[in-house]
Amino acid sequence: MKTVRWLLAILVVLCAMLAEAQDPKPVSSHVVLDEAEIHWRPAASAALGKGVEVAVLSGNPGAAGPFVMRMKMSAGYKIAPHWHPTDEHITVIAGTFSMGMGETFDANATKPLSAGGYALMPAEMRHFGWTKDGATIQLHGVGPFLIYYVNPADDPRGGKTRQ
Ligand SMILES: [Cu+2]
Repeated sequence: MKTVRWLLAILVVLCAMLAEAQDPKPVSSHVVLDEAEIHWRPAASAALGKGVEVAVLSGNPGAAGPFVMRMKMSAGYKIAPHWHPTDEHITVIAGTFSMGMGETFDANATKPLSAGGYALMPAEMRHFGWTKDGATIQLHGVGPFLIYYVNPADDPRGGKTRQ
């Protein structure tokens, strides 16, 4: 009986080790950023089109795992109907960003979100947005963060469907 218990104990430890090896915990590094320290750059991918700067605050939107990034859009910036394979969380940091749902862009069907406003676009939900006077939004979710345009002609990457 004692031997069985020992064997069971060893089995439990081995299973735990195996689970750990297969599912390594993501390693995060700490981030403490004041607004002035945020490093803005033109979007690395053409997926977002012109008139937008991005800053990655934590994680890597292009890789698996959680990320936080910001988008600074100039006045008149518009993003055509699109969707993501993952949930997209949007928090407005500055200005007003107007969002709408569906496959056809319609500025009149958008809801303006001012600083402090928030939206969750569930995976695969078709949505679009624009800003009249410019806005900064924060996006967070679990990468890889991919953008698919409803109409390939709207894709600033020239019809490719992946970022
Ligand atoms: Cu989106």
